[in-house]
Amino acid sequence: MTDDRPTDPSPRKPRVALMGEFSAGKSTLANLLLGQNSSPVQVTATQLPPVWYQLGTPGAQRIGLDGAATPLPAEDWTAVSPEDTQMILARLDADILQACDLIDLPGTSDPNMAPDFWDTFLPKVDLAIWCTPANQAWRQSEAALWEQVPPQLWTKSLLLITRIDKMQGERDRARVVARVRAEAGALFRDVLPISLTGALAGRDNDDVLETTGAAALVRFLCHALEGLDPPAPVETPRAAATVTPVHQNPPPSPAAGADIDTGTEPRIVPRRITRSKSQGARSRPEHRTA
Ligand SMILES: Nc1nc2c(ncn2[C@@H]2O[C@H](COP(=O)(O)OP(=O)(O)OP(=O)(O)O)[C@@H](O)[C@H]2O)c(=O)[nH]1
Ligand SMILES: [Mg+2]
Repeated sequence: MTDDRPTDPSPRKPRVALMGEFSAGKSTLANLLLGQNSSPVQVTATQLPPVWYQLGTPGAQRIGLDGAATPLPAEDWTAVSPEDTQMILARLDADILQACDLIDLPGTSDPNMAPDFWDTFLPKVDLAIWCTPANQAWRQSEAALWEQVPPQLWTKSLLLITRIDKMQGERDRARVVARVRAEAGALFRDVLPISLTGALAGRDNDDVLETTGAAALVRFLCHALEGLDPPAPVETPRAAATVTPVHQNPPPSPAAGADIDTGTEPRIVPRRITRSKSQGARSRPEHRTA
């Protein structure tokens, strides 16, 4: 039987998934990378479905389990139930979205997620940033889930040790980074520490961005996105039930006059950091095989 689905010749953008357990800093990271406070951040667990960020005229849609999209008031995400929602599709005008889509995911042990969610979702992802809080970094439950992900993600993805500011002194920080590198380094392209809240508070200051780890994160992302295989052309699905939001609603062209970068270098806030990408993130070609 032939497959007569039309194919959109334009390649889709790479998809970067922000993963980790509850309160690991995924939404704080999303907001840092987006350069705006879009993802809800709270001390207790957030009850939200995945939030998929794409470049476009600002606006959000709730995508139901059947693939149907309904408009969502910008500030009303807290009312969205993960039980009957596939995801929130949020369009924003953010520099990083010129280079990739960002997906802010629920905690990996969220009981609201369908049992097969990770199995069906992860093959759609090109690169993951796994957030693990420094004070309890790389728990067994995290390792167990990461070992189940498609192995091609291991060599591309980043393990980000968040809340590094909670460690007392340089020695404790170095110790936790060394331990996590030893335990998980072979399953990631790199392991980096960061203070997300510190970076957010000082995002306009180069020194703060270096010392908090945000600059290294941006360098990693530039290199990782550059090294990805070109994504496959977008396949137009046949039935609404099989629609993922990125297919159903291709992002509108950037607004006329927008400063479009056609190269591969993403301009992540603050833009000037990405220009120093030649300093490079360390690459870890070795990885464990399945
Ligand atoms: N001190 C410190 N606090 C952080 C850091 N990253 C995140 N937090 C705090 O941790 C709490 C949870 O952050 P979120 O970004 O909401 O975490 P999340 O992973 O999105 O949480 P869920 O969506 O509920 O799974 C918030 O109070 C953040 O301010 C960090 O690097 N340092
Ligand atoms: Mg969150």
